[in-house]
Amino acid sequence: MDSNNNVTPFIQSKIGKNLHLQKGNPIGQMKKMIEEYFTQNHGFSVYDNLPPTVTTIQNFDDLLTPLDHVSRSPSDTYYISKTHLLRSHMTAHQTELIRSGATSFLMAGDVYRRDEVDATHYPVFHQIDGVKLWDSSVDSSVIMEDLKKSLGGMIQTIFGNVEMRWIDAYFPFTEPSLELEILFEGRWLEVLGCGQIQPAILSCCAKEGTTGWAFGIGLERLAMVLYDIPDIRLFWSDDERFLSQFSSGKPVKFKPFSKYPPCYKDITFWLPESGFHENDLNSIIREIAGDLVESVQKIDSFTHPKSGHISNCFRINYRHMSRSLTNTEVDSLQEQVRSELISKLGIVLR
Ligand code: FA5
Ligand code: MG
Repeated sequence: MDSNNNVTPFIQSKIGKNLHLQKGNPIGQMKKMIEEYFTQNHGFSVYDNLPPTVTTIQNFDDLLTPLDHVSRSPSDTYYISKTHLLRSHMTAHQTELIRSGATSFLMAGDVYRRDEVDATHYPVFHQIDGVKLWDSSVDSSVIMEDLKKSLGGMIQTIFGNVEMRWIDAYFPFTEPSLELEILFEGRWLEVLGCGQIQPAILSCCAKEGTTGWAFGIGLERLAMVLYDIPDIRLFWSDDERFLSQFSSGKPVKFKPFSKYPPCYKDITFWLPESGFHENDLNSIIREIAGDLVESVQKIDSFTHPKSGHISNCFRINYRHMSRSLTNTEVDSLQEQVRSELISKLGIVLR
């Protein structure tokens, strides 16, 4: 196997599932609603079958991502080889589609990221990106207004009245850039990023005198808000108690089935001198526990006053979605986690 390959079996098993193409899955329904809004009102075309393996050129270089940007690092991205990776965003297909002549289009698909472990983050999720090209004589403020109006209109069409706010943001590929947040369960949840496409991107793939806007939406995040789904792992469930609730295709509110008791275990250790990245710890735990891990949270960090060594404490919360976990099961998971963190990351337990 290529030494740059950091795609784990758990991740590999998700490739080709294409939740965005499944009618009975809320991700498929979310995608369909967004698609309907943009195709019916705004004449967009749709690409929803683009293969998830792309090149570093597509995912990063073509989008002006600096060479030292953290998203390029193997701690954040799943590489297949030095030059090929599982796309970390749907924007990876933007330039090839513009080059092929598309001028207003959507791209929907599965994306892959090494990231936090909690109720709103999952290493595989789905995005729908949109692009609309304009004549570059049009003023930037007009383009940004149109972008906000289109996305705000989409949210209102699908959600009715929901509290939202625009935040200034940064992406290497847009300027200006914005993020949209929606109030969900009492806190602001980031659901999309967008902005005006950088001229240096368009000068390589579009005809002269072109500008445009682009956006990228997290489908899981929106579906969580629309259906009141409390945990991102549920989208992958084949539990009938989950899927049957969405079979009508209508935006129903999810009725939670009984939650089984959680069980947390703390692990405290000295960080290795060779360096330590939380996403490595997250992905080792994800690999061992699969969907039995609900969250991984750093709860303490401490630097030894004399040696300067750093100690971290992480709390791992285990919970099965459809039954109680036994103590023996949790102990055995935790034992595997401890031994793999030692052997793979070189941590020293305290
Ligand atoms: C992007 O991926 C940009 N490509 C979006 C974009 C496109 C900006 C075009 C400008 C122009 P970001 O990394 O913020 O941006 O992710 C976009 C959305 O994906 C987030 O707002 C969030 O809704 C969702 N998201 C990000 N990480 C996760 C995750 N681990 N699990 C679930 N959803 C996620
Ligand atoms: Mg973001």
